[in-house]
Amino acid sequence: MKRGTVTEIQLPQIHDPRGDLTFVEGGIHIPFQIARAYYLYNVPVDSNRGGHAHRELEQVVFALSGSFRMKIDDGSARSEYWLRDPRRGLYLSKLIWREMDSFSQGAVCMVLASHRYDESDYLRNYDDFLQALKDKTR
Ligand code: T46
Repeated sequence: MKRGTVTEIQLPQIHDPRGDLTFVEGGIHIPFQIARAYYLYNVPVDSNRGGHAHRELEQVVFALSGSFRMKIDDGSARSEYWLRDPRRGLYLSKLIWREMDSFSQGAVCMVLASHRYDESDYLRNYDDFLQALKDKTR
């Protein structure tokens, strides 16, 4: 069974007395062509988001402000990451189940994605996710 992968991505930071600057360049920092960016904001601190995987979509998730937790499941192992540094992103390959919670007040989550929005790419049921993993090996 081919599992998905999760890796941390570190972005450059330009220090400046006027404020710090971080940049992201497609093809250099992000391991796919960026087709879409979206962001979550005005998130209530007790909100739960995610609760799905993707068939083909790859993404890199950043906490531009504040912090939140990402709970990751590749179908056999579970792990969790706290995102709280705007220089640090979390790359999620396809076929990774993710859940997000513990948002701090005012947290902003930005996501860079490999494809445009397509609801048919979502696996919103956990058993469907496990089945999709099995199907990948057939
Ligand atoms: C993910 C996590 C980190 C759109 O119309 N266009 C879009 O680009 C997106 C991302 C969503 N939507 C619509 C689909 C739903 O009607 O916005 C609504 C909320 O989407 P969803 O419930 O999937 O939101 P999250 O925060 O649970 O998940 C999102 C992404 O969908 C997902 O790919 O990995 O953020």
